[in-house]
Amino acid sequence: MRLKPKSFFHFLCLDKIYCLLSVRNARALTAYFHLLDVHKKNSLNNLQFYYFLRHVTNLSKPQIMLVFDLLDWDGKGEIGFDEFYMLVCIIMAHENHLEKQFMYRHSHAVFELLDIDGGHTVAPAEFQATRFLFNVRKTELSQIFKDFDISGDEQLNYKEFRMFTIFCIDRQQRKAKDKLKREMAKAAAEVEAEEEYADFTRFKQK
Ligand SMILES: [Ca+2]
Ligand SMILES: [Ca+2]
Repeated sequence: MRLKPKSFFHFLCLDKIYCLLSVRNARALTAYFHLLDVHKKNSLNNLQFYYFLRHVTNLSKPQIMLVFDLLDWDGKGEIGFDEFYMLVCIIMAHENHLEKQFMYRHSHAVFELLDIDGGHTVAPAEFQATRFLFNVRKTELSQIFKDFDISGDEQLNYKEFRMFTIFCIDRQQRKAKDKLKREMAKAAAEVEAEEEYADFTRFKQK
């Protein structure tokens, strides 16, 4: 999933920790939503939703219609502002490489979103169909089920899914720590080299 260039959403800023918009940004989004809501129903139907997502993202028609059905969980055939807001935060998280952080922060909402049939578990097929929303690689899927399906029913219940999101954040933090360590070691080596060079020049001048 990619945000198209020159989109309004490039002007919004997603909080890196909580993966939500600021009050000011949320207000701007409300105004944007009202512009899309031409029938003044405080909701978008599938056609409005399709043209909106086609305009701002590179999602295919089947993907857009799937997202519509996922968000329209009560089957009313319309998307209200709350669902729209959540979708925009998912798009923004994807754009800022914060998908895993989003899954961790909003694990319950994400779990309900991925549980297409509403059976309170996420099956491999459900995860496969929705993985484009959170940038989960196809090759990761079987490993996720191998590692986190503790009950062995080939489905992830909420607890198992929650463990997966915690693991993702842990891995991300470890990677960030390792990167920081490498950068610090590199900076220290550079300082040392500069000092050695300064010593050498002073020695030559004597
Ligand atoms: Ca399910
Ligand atoms: Ca399970």
